Amino acid sequence: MDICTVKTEPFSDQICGTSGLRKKVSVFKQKNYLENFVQSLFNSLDGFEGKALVIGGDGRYFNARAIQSIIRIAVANQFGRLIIGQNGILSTPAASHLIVKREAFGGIILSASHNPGGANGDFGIKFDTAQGAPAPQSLTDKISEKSKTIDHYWTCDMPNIDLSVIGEQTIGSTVIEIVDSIDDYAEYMQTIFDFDVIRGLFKKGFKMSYNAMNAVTGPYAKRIFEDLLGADSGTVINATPLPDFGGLHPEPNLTYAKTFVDMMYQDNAPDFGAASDGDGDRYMILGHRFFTSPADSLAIIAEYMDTIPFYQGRVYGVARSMPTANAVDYVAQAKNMPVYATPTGWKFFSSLLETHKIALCGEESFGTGSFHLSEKDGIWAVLCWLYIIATTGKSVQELNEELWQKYGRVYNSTQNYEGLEIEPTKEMLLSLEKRLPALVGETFNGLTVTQTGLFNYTDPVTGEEATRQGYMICFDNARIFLRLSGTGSSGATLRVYYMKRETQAENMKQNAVDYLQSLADVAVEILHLEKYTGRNKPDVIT
Ligand code: VG1
Ligand code: CO
Repeated sequence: MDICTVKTEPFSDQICGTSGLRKKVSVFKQKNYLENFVQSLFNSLDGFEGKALVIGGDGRYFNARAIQSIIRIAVANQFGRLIIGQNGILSTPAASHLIVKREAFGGIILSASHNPGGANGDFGIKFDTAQGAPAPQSLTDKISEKSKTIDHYWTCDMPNIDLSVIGEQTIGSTVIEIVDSIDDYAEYMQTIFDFDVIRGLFKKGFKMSYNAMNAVTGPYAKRIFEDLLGADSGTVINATPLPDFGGLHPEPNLTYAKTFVDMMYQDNAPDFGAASDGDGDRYMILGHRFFTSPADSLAIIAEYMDTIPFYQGRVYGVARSMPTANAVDYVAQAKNMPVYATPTGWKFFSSLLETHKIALCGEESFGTGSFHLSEKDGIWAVLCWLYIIATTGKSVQELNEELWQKYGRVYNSTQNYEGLEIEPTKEMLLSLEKRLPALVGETFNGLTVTQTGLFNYTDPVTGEEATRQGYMICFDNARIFLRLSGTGSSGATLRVYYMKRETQAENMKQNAVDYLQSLADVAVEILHLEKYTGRNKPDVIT
């Protein structure tokens, strides 16, 4: 096995977004594109020689090929051990867990998460630290910096590794170990939840449908829900990870999982429905004819978390991303727990989780997690729900309605405008920024603006600052929050987040989008949205 130095030219666009580097497959397929990024990553890290690196991905198109390239570069860069999920498969939470369990230096996860896959879809790469946590901003900035001047990378001359065979082999001074993708994660879940309790629920005839969206969670969900918990065989649908996700858009929400949601509204639907995204860190919870908003799911888990023995006495506090509706704040207040509001992106929760300032955190984009690992975790969240249902005997709808009655209902919705032209969209937000102070006191649709501002954040643990994380327009009991997506691979996506609190019981059972329509009209008016973007309707409502 010879190590070779390959001369290369830098690419100017290797800039990480909310969650790693995401681009079209065609971009990643350019000669040296992936290799440049991986070497730039290694050039940004110190002291990994001889240490272990976890590698896996969501099985999307280009996953297997990328892994072979990464193996060669990692061997040439002198990692001591590569721990790779069988067939290149690891969900984001499973990779995070494996990094910590095996005391690895870190891990590379190949995924563009909820973005479509296939030859014409997206690909992505992200790095997790030794804590199994998403690379902090300081590291991703460094990688991008290095990528701008890179002129060579190291690789080696070796045959492809057969990723289907579990076992070890040594190449040069590196051990390459292929591991079962599911075992460690499934075992870990059994230390968090009492599986007998959940098994009892299924024994009583409780019916569930879990839509893995032809993405990474299929094999995990089959093992955990069907094999270990005794749910009916066939509970997990779209259970085989496919390179193009079978043409599905693996983002569990009301738009991209509409057929599944519709199924849950039929007469003969199961009691419980759940779905996950491309890399298994997001989830959606449905009851029979009932959708749980991610912000309410976070609040309900917070309400019951201390009934899960693993968490008893350890529910230190909670956090949500700023765009996430604040239902959980009311639970935290009642339980006398601190609550933090962070910028969008899981990396901002890491310091709070590691220092036990919080036990639980979540985002409106269908991600929730706890200190059990440092990524969001879809299957874990579903297990929380199953445990709560098993121990309270309440349905999904009852748990939601009980939350609203106790704390008021915080109606919320995220509306996305996708594929916008970048320049006019930026201009629109700049114009809004200039007008923000003058908006205070103005009334739109009967709603008076009470406060406006740019969201800037200082990490309470590290002191790191993240500025310009979104625009806030607040009203009495209502809020509009706006920001641009940082995970897309083309054009601009504007995300507009709405929330409005309702405390009158008789008004709590409305459709969220209808209830928030007047607020949405205000946003369109304040932004002059049509003038800048030519749009007056969002593409995706969640
Ligand atoms: C989106 C979500 C954000 C999430 C991020 C990564 O980011 O809004 O909440 O953390 O995706 O999730 P953005 O910048 O597009 O709004 V995942 O499941 O794609 O790793
Ligand atoms: Co994801």
